[in-house]
Amino acid sequence: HAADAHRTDLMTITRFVLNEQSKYPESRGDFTILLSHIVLGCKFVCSSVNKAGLAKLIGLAGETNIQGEEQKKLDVLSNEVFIKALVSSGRTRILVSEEDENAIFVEPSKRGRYCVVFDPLDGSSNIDCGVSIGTIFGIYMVKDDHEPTLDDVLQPGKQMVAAGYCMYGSSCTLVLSTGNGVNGFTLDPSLGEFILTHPDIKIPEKGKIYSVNEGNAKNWDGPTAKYVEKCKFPKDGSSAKSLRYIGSMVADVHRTLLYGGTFMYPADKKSPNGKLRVLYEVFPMSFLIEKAGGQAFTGKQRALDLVPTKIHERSPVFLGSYDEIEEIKALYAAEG
Ligand code: AHM
Ligand code: MG
Repeated sequence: HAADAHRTDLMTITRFVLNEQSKYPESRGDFTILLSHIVLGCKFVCSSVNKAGLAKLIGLAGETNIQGEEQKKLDVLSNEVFIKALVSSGRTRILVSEEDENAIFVEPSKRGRYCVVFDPLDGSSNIDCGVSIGTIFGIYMVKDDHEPTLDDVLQPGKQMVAAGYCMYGSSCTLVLSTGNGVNGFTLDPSLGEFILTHPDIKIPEKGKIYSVNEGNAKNWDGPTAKYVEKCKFPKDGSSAKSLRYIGSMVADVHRTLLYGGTFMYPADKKSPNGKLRVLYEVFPMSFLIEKAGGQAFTGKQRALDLVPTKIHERSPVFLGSYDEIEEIKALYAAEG
């Protein structure tokens, strides 16, 4: 019986990635090991996020605990957990975290072939009101055994070998692409395993939703203003779009991936490069959106073609349904 098989033959994320990697004869299982350490970090953060509200109520967060130590803030704690998990995997060479000003070069005895760029807890201003937050990560592979330098991570996003995010929401969902397709896994808390729940995600070609911080509208450039105007007052007889903006990139991108539409963090007069960081926000999300059949654009070029010059560089980004991003590209092209 098919339904029974489904319930007893669990496709965990580890099994899924092992299957995928076995298609490459040169695969040594390193990626699977790296990923299982990332998954461990996600499970830890998920459990901490779930406890955060309670800890606050009973007077823990930001205060001193019984041992007299100050409680670490959730973003600092998440960062430490990911760094320790990644280094101890023995598969990483350079780590770039949103929380650390400098890149971390893994000591020679623990080095591997992968560089991981990540935002351990994105949208942390949303923690105290219980809104979804997430972890975002991108993975590069270094091909030879040279001494690592920053250039190993200052690579265009199209060179990533994998990217993903984990959303800590009403359920804990990990979305991953290792280059072919995008798959979503949901944490089964009773098993402590991520189970394949969203196989082969494809973003709808068109969308009825736009997502942007409209509070910045007075500082937008022409094409952004025109696109949003068109979403609200379409002149071609189509119906107006809905606005959804959570202010948590992982949640806004997750909805865009599943329902279609656009997510934008454009440039504006106050922030000419937008707000989002190229390496660990714009690239991984653009990678996933493209692998799901959508597009990601900076206002000037394909987002994944950007060559970052600094690890914490920012870029404007427009990502989402294929046809919607085509429209935005046309508006920028018309601008000249
Ligand atoms: P953070 O890394 O400081 O949490 O900021 C990133 C977040 C994104 O999750 C979100 O898309 C964006 O900031 C929202 O910014 P704004 O409040 O300006 O709309
Ligand atoms: Mg962030």
